[in-house]
Amino acid sequence: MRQSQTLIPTLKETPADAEIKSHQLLVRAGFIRQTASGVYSFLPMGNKVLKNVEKIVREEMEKAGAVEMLMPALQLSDLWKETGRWYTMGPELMRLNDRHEREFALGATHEEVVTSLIGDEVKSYKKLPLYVYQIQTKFRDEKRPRFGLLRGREFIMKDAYTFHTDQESLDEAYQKMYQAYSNIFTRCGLNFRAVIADSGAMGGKDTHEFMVLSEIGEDTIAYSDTSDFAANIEMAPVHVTYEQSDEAALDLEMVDTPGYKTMVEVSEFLGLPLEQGIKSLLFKVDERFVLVLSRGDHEINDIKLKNALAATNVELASEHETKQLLNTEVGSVGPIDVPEDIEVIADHAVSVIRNGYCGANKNDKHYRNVNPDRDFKVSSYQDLRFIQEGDPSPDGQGKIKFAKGIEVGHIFKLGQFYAEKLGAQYLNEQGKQATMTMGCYGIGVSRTLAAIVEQYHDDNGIKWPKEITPYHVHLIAVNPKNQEQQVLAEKIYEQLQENNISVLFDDRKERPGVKFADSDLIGLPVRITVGKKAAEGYVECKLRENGEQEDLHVSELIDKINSLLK
Ligand code: 9G3
Repeated sequence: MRQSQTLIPTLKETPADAEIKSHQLLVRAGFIRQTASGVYSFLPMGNKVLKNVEKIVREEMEKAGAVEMLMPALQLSDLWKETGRWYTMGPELMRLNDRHEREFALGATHEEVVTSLIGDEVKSYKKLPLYVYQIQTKFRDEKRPRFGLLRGREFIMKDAYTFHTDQESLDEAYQKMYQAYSNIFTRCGLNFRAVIADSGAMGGKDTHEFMVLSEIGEDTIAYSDTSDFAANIEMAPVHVTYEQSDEAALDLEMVDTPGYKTMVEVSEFLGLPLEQGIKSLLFKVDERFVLVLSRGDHEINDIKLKNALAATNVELASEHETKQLLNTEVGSVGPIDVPEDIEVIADHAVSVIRNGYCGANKNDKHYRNVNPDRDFKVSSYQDLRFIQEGDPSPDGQGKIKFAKGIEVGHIFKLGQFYAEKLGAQYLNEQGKQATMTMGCYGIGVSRTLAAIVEQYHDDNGIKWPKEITPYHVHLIAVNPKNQEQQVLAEKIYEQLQENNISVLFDDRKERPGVKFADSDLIGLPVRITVGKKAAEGYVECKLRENGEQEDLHVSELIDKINSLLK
């Protein structure tokens, strides 16, 4: 491709609203342009890398046995009403009416559409399992679109769905997709981890997120420093055996704690460590209230709380609700003498506290020498706290460390929820009607592209991995007015193409400095510069990866480049 014929509008300045490198560089290098908040155009170079990521995805989906299809973005509300998500999804689900006032959703995902479709077309166990996928535009009206392609309102997703007669067949599909995802992100050159995750509103049990490690990631991963254990911090189980202290239990005592509210303030005032504190938080769990206890230095994990109580919605009670129900301020809440209709549950660590302290359910009063079981009862001890760095890894190997991650993929064992709701049934081997079992598997394709740039760049611009790069070679004619240089450059341009080496030829009438700066920004792996030594048939070959460069005679160019691109 001749640069004088394509469109690569590079920018010198960094766009003000671009906070992270991938957003800044994709805009400056002329790959994307924002058309509305969270909505982007892919210019020719951006489109090329997008297609290269899609190519890897297609190859690996094919290998996993999935067949590609394409479903519509316009989805009749009827299907979403049958699964209930028309009502449970908030403003994030974009909706519109057609000219006949019929209600539609703009597809945020396709469980409804694909389950209805396959339920209509597949009637016999002989046709199962079936693995389908699409690469298609999704719409989600994010409250705060940010970080360029990482959190857009219109984005490209590969979403796959598998249909089965039983759990075993689903487990097999899940493993195949797990392997396909590992291959995809490995081929994209990404440093990623598959982490145990929470299935959220999707239900089902096993689910893994594929996280690219990055400081700007919005998710926190808890991983073992010696084994391959890794989990989203929302889900990371805590397997700590707390030893019972052998201290004698002292008599319960109420003390004045004027104005001391937080665990740290009370801990300092009483001269007792946080580990002896019992933090009590009132949560609203669906329509009831639950008092949740944790050790003073731990934090309650609301995802674990929701799963432990099999609740739909879990949130901290308001200050007002706390005062109403426990007639005390939030800072003086405690588990002793709690109204009967409020359940009290605690994290395991609370069970071994000896002579601890907690709120007295009276303003500015706390108890000390508090001993669980003697002074208060709990309905159950559960794993309710966030894992912390330094905790033993749940697999018993090594210690936990934290890292930030960008979620680029998420795979789910869905089960039968959607098939039940939408009547996706088949005739089983015994001639009986049975409900299909499903899995679903997503990759944020445009998000993956941004994650690659986050991992592959330097101060001068992007450094594309070989399988993703828009072109393999950037061919630069330093001085197009110089006949010898122009002739040699044209010759090399032809030769590269004849040898199936993709090349972007900078034949523009621009100063050399501009060409080199643009070349660093755009980030193609190999740069061939035709300059002063053109007369003797020599050109300069430079690697974007590490800046290594050497003079090469034209005759050795093809072999050299082929070996560099291996
Ligand atoms: C919505 C909106 C946002 C959503 C969803 C639905 C996330 C939604 C989860 C999934 C599950 C899987 C198929 C590919 C893999 C992921 N955000 N999810 O269902 F209406 Cl507005 O998308 N879907």
